[in-house]
Amino acid sequence: MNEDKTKSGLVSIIGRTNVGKSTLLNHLIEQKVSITSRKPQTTRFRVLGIKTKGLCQAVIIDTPGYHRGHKRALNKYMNKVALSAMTGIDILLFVVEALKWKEEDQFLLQKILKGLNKVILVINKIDKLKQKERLLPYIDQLTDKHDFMDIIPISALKGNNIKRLEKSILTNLPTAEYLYPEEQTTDMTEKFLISETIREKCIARVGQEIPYRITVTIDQFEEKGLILFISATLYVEKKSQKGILIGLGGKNLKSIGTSSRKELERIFQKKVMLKLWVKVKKNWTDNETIMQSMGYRIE
Ligand SMILES: Nc1nc2c(ncn2[C@@H]2O[C@H](COP(=O)(O)OP(=O)(O)O)[C@@H](O)[C@H]2O)c(=O)[nH]1
Ligand SMILES: [Mg+2]
Repeated sequence: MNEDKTKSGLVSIIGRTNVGKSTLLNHLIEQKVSITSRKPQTTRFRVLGIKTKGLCQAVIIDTPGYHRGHKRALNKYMNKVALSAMTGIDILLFVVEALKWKEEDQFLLQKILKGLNKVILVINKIDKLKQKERLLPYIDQLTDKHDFMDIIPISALKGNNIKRLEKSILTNLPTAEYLYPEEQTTDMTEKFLISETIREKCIARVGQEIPYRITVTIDQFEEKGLILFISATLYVEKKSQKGILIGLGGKNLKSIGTSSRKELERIFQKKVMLKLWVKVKKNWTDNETIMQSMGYRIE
């Protein structure tokens, strides 16, 4: 008997927007691979994190939250990415929020997860519960809705019960060879990491006003000696949005630049020279051709 048999497989995190999927992925990988924010619909792309531990490797996919009632091309794209991460998957983590069951949760459960027997129900944000005793009846209610492989209440933000979830994921993986080298933690390119870092800072700064209309492209990424030279363009849809993004006397853009630079220097452990430009691309969130040219493609 081969005692060194490894387990490995694909794990997809699905759930409606803003339940904490990206926060959970970052916690499981113990590294920030997916950007998060208080605004819904922050994740736009498929983000992959790799967790290797004790002869098990989980390849975990974070997806845009499934959402309804929005009809722009960007929303359709995001829902497509969310649903395409469902095929060929070994384990699904269905993330919901404690005590907040919504129409979209019901939709995902009934239409997407129906009949699937490899679903772990993850009840997130238990740290927010004021009356802890309400959790058990909530779990009972959900148990009746589907034949879940496991049900685990967690706090992705505080880290409560994440180890239990991790164990449940790893032990339920099929016996297989590793899909990625042991030391790899993500499959994203440096350019993608940079554009997502900058987009996160934009949402943090002007997310109240224009959360969904910003996209970032990287025009230059060059290492010269000890310095990384990066220049990026931030696209918005209207002149008024450009004004908001730049801010009075350039205040917002400056702050986005500073916080992005600091985080990039931490990630790359190098000095970073960052240049940001703001441009208007009319109606980009509703134009598939423009979106494709900006990197919104389904692989
Ligand atoms: N209190 C609390 N907030 C959380 C928790 N997990 C995520 N959040 C917050 O919920 C918001 C949405 O999180 P995010 O990971 O971007 O959600 P996603 O849209 O499902 O990927 C962010 O402000 C997170 O900080 C949690 O366990 N407890
Ligand atoms: Mg997300």
